[in-house]
Amino acid sequence: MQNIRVEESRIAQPIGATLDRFIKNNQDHFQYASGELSQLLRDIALASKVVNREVNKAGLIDIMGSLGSQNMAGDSQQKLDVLANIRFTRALMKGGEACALISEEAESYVDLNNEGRYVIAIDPLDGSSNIDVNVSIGTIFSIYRRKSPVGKPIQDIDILQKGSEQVAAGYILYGSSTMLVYTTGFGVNGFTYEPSLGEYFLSHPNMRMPEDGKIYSINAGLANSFSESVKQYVQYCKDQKYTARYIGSLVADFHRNLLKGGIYIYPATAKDPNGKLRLMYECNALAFIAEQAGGKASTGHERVLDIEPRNLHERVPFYVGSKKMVEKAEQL
Ligand code: AFP
Repeated sequence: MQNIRVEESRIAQPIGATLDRFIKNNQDHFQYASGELSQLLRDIALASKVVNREVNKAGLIDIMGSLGSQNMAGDSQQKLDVLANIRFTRALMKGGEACALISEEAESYVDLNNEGRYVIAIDPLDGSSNIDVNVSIGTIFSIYRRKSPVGKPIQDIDILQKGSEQVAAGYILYGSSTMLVYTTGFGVNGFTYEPSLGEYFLSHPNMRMPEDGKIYSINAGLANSFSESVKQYVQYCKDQKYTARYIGSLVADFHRNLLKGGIYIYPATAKDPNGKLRLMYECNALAFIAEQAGGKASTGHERVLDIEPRNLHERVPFYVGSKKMVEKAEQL
């Protein structure tokens, strides 16, 4: 009897549209040939399912730990970082819609298909120092239209585009459940992965970031090397009795603040005078999502999406989250 009730209540639960159906139903919003962008999003979703499977097996098979090498950003490369990079590169290569891929794991961009119309920037697995300790990690991606003619080799103008030129961006959070959150510039929607069905279902339609919040996320261990203004803002948060939460996985910290309201800050420090985070495959995507959800993203001085990138692996100080909190941090 008990079991029947549980089953009945499960059947009564409304489940959202699958990611595929949602993408299809919403593709008319998109001003360009929409089928191609839809295919790209599907390719990314498919690769994320493979990565999710691998992440979930970490600990059982030998894919945890460091490779003993460093990536372009100077971080130690984990086996799963490299594996995730291979999965996403392969999916985008096979899909055929992308002409180039910019990745945290590769020094230069990867040429994919001259016939492709899109450039992808990706951090295949962010927060990799958290892999070995079973803490949430993520994938971050940005999608741009190429500017040079299709069919010709790609050029710098295709690669070094401002964040405001993104046509879509998103992240996958491998956490207590796996979620894919993305925007094509018409709001932000979140999908939760149902592993037994192998599908993402719409679980968080039209996500909005609270205008104000009470959570601040910053690596307090670096406090001695913060500028006076950042120290003042942290002191302000303490005076307001805000809650400090810092996971050390940007996607996870961002996602929590998106749902609950809050600010994430990676400021300039003595060691990293431009901050630690990478403009092209970390900050731009989250800045686009934050703005689409009613939040804000800034370097402390300027809008992240307005920065002209000078190179693929450029770093910027990053303040992102609830609009009022970012504005207050900027004031100081
Ligand atoms: P890793 O991928 O090297 O773990 O870096 C993660 C990250 O880019 C971002 O996800 C974190 O928020 C931030 O760095 C943490 O950096 P600190 O350890 O310096 O606070």
